[in-house]
Amino acid sequence: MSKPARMAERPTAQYGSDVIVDLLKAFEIEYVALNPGATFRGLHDSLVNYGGNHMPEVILCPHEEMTVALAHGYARAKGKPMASAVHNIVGLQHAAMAIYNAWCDRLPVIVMGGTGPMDTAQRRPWIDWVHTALVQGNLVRDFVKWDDQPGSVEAVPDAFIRAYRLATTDPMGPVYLCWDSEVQEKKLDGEIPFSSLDRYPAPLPIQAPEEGFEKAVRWLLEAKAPVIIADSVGRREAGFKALLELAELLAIAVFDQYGRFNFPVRHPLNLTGMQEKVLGGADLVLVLDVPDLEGAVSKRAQEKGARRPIPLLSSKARIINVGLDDLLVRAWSHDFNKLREADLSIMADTSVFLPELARRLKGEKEGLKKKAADIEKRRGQWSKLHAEREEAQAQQTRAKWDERPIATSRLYSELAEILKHEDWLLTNGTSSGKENLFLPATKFNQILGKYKGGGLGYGLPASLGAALALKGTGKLCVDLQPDGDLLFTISALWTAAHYKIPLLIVVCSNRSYYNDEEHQERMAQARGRPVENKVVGIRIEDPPVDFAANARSYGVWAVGPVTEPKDLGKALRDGLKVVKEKGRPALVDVVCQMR
Ligand SMILES: Cc1ncc(C[n+]2csc(CCOP(=O)(O)OP(=O)(O)O)c2C)c(N)n1
Ligand SMILES: [Mg+2]
Repeated sequence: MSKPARMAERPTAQYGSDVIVDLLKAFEIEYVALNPGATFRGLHDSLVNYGGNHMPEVILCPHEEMTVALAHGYARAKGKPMASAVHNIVGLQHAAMAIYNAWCDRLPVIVMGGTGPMDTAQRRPWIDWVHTALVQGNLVRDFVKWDDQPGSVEAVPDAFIRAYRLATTDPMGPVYLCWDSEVQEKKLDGEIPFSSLDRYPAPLPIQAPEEGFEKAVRWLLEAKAPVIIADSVGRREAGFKALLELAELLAIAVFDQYGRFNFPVRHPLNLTGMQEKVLGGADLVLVLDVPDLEGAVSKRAQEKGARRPIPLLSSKARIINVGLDDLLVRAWSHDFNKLREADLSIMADTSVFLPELARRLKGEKEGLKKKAADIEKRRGQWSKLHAEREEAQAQQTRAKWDERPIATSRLYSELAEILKHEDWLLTNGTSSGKENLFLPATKFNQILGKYKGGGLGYGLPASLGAALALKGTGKLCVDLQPDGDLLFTISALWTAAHYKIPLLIVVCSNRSYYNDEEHQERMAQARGRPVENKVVGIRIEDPPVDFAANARSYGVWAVGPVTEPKDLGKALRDGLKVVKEKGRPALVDVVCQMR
């Protein structure tokens, strides 16, 4: 039993919470986002005074939801977890929404809480009682991968190491560690030993069995019109690169679901958005890390309040399903989505499955030769369709260029223009995802992806987490920020200003929780009620929110509201300059059309 090497220089732990800090350091956790509270006062002291407030550094947030959302965005950008600390049951209740979002996105967050004392004989009157539960982890147990509450300081290392390993093993997810205040504040008699972390390596990724490769290779070579639907392949660079290689090798059309960024936007095989034109003729669908297959292969029925989607895929098409999502099926939340159909279902990590599939297919020299003409024919066909999509988009953008309020297509185009010479990254987007077709991303993780939990309040804090993760790398982080979502967690602007987090926040102010206007419109149509009432209880007008004034009040540079199309370019450039040259956050509030 020895301490990890990198802790050799550290002072000896004197209290239980010093041991927790030793573990955070051993795993190179860079930040702990928190809102302070007495149940982790021991840990807070250890972070600052024992750990020197470095690796991890404390990041103060004005709401616990932000502490977790920040860690969620950090994990997307960096591929590893940071921690959040939330005060007993009250902080945990505030954090719960963000924990659920991280759960649905399969992203690792180490959520730590304080509790107790569990020994009722040691409690202060009132507050220690109303803020203690049996067991605190119950509150979030259905949407974390694991939770624990060690009963002694000696049990802390095991709990922490297990939590870290589970959180970071695919399919990843948040974990919750609850530290009893007695355990944190315990004065130690001697050293608490724990083995070197090398004794607890990350497990190797899950690979498909031989039968999976044999069938997948054969079916792909047999198919006349194969397509790929990818959702979270882009969480790892090996998967991202192999997907490109595979699609190019066989000229397969790719539909990006944007759980992560999976495929270059301007690539001629990227037919995202053209499902209606293509899926009906597909005879094989390779489904990669897609929890919601039904949504990916159907069209939403918008008319008359109908709920059921319209299927686009022929029932004759073969389906190969690859992913690990079934490993995280739980009973409480139905985030497993509709039961997925498949002719071949493979439980494998796409980041090892796809490179091996591509390697095997390249070795099929005879089969490829026989199919060469077919492959080239469909390459031409897909690239023509791709060009049509680009042309239609350009035409629509031109037609709406001078409209007021500013058209979203103009906003995305002008943003793309100013980012042209930057090493940019989109940390968050709108619910329509339309911007992804305007910002020509090519690189791994250049768009961090949409959040599947669908709980509002995510965009700003998650973007700050991503920008914090990438601070100093020269990458320019951009948050395309819907206004309604922003209002949930707007005080995160204080955190942005205080920690000088370089982030360009472009607020899409349609002054509405617009998504719900469409629902109210459908209700009105279905029930024969006045459609004009759809805005009641939904518009954010009278008064409109002055987001720039809000931002300035928190110490963030801001411009807006920008209402004139001609002023947009300069406002965006000025914001960009602040982020680039001063390394600080900037907010540009743009009054724009609904979609
Ligand atoms: C926590 C939470 N509350 C309410 C909703 C319901 N909801 C879904 S989308 C939406 C509107 C979002 O408005 P905004 O962020 O401004 O985006 P817009 O639709 O206007 O583009 C609402 C209220 C939700 N998803 N999450
Ligand atoms: Mg809105």
